[in-house]
Amino acid sequence: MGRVAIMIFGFLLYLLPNLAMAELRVGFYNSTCPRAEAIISGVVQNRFKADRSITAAFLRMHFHDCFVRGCDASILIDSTPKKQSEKSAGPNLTVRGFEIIDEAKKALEAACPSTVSCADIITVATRDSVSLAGGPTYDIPTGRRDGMVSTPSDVNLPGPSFTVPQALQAFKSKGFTLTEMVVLLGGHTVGVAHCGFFQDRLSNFQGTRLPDPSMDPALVSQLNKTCGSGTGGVDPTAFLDQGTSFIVDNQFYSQVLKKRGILQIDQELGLDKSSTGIVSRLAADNAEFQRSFARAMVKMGNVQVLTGNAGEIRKNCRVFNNQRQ
Ligand code: HEM
Ligand SMILES: *[C@@H]1O[C@H](CO)[C@@H](O)[C@H](O)[C@H]1NC(C)=O
Ligand SMILES: *[C@@H]1O[C@H](CO)[C@@H](O)[C@H](O)[C@H]1NC(C)=O
Ligand SMILES: CC(=O)N[C@H]1CO[C@H](CO)[C@@H](O)[C@@H]1O
Repeated sequence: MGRVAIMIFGFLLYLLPNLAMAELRVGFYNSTCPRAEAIISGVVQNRFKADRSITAAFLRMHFHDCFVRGCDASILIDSTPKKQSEKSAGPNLTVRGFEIIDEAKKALEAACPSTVSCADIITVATRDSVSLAGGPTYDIPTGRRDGMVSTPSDVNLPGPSFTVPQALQAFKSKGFTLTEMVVLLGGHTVGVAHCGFFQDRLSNFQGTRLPDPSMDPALVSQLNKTCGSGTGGVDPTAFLDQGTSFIVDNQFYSQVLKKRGILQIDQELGLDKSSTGIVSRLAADNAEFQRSFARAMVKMGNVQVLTGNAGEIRKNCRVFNNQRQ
């Protein structure tokens, strides 16, 4: 090697650790806040004991966070009288679990002030809640930083009546394959949907004055009853997975094969010729679903993250550090 080559090589070696510092890593807080993940896990475990539905809350929060400006906790910012945040955008509507993030943040600020990002709290809490609900247990890289922007007009999420190609466009733009999208929609193995998101399928599907022919008629009449029961402006809900509604497993796909998907997009996964084979494969093999779901969740947690010196570490997850209220 010539002297110049050696110098260039040396310079690259010198750069390497600095570049690597801007990456997410498993155990990012090992030295700066060794108990960070244990503190989050403790809060999540306590809450889960009282309310198993928090798994669904976190899965949806994490998805909405990562698909709008990347996983940067922009979804946690409260609107103020002067400035609206993502929370005031339509699809936010029913995202929940914010107070659990607050509880974890408070404990983390007491243990290691200004060290653990709100974006990492969402990610780790989601990972822990998935495992508590019977899903996979996996390592998740950390080191995300919190974003400085949260705007309703950035919220451009796929809708419940999307076709598979339409949804795929949204997922492709974030770097996901069709298979990964089908696996991630397996998140609908837990949680609920409000009738307003699927009522069109029950009586006047696409202007036909008939229910959606791709829904099991027994489910149509059951949901019709559920949804007719709303009073005083309350929109009732139905479980997205009519089989094992609180367990993270592949039952969601079996339900889809039985024409018992709740959202149109869920049922479309079973109908579209591009995705039906993937649905069948996942329905037949829970171990494969668990492995693929863990991998896809890690990947979702990497979407457009801020690292290194970008963004900030919020002290209060609902407020930018520099925001005067
Ligand atoms: C094409 C993509 C997607 C669409 C159109 C979609 C749409 C929806 C809709 C309309 C609801 C009902 C909300 C409500 O009534 O409160 C919902 C709930 C939910 N979604 Fe998705 N979703 C998508 C992808 C995902 C992904 C990727 C995940 C996570 C990996 C996810 C996790 C959840 C969970 C867990 C719930 C239940 C929330 C609760 O019980 O509070 N969704 N989704
Ligand atoms: C943190 O510790 C864990 C467990 O010892 C290890 O697997 C991981 O690589 C460590 N991460 C960093 C960034 O030091
Ligand atoms: C749905 O419920 C309404 C009453 O709330 C009833 O008139 C209608 O026939 C039901 N439709 C189906 C498809 O079950
Ligand atoms: C949690 C939260 O802030 N939800 C808001 C979602 O958006 C609607 C309006 O579109 C607000 O009314 C909710 O308060």
